[in-house]
Amino acid sequence: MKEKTLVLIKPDAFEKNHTGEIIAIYEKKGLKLCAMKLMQMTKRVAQKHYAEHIGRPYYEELESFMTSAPLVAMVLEGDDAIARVREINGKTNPAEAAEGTVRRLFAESVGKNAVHASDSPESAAREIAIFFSEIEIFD
Ligand code: IDP
Repeated sequence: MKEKTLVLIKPDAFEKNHTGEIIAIYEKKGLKLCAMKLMQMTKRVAQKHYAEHIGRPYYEELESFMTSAPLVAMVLEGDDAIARVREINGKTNPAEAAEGTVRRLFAESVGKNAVHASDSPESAAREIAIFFSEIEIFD
């Protein structure tokens, strides 16, 4: 089934010039870019995007990292895109991420872990709507 998922290339990976390499990984796996922008998260957007994490011990660190510098937001489309992109990205903690995954290749820590991807159809729909308007998404 064709799905859309929200992917963020987080400030750590963007600053280290890994954007092109990461996008190439997705494209080579057959995922299609259907929206993309360079932007900096405000605290408000971070609180909306990571609403379920507010109050957790790492939240302040997460918000300050995600708002610290520009990031690349994109929507990727493909068969089973939500699960596939999460598999391509690897586990949250890069030390546990499988060989060849984006996080194993580019993440520096559990917090600064290079990429975000939606984890369910509900979160994909919710997150895409935070970052993109209808006219910015191409089928
Ligand atoms: P995910 O990004 O792999 O879906 P989540 O558990 O949903 O992982 O956590 C969201 C983000 O919060 C992570 O990608 C990471 O940047 C940050 N995070 C999660 N747990 C920790 C932690 O223990 N310390 C610091 N940051 C964390």
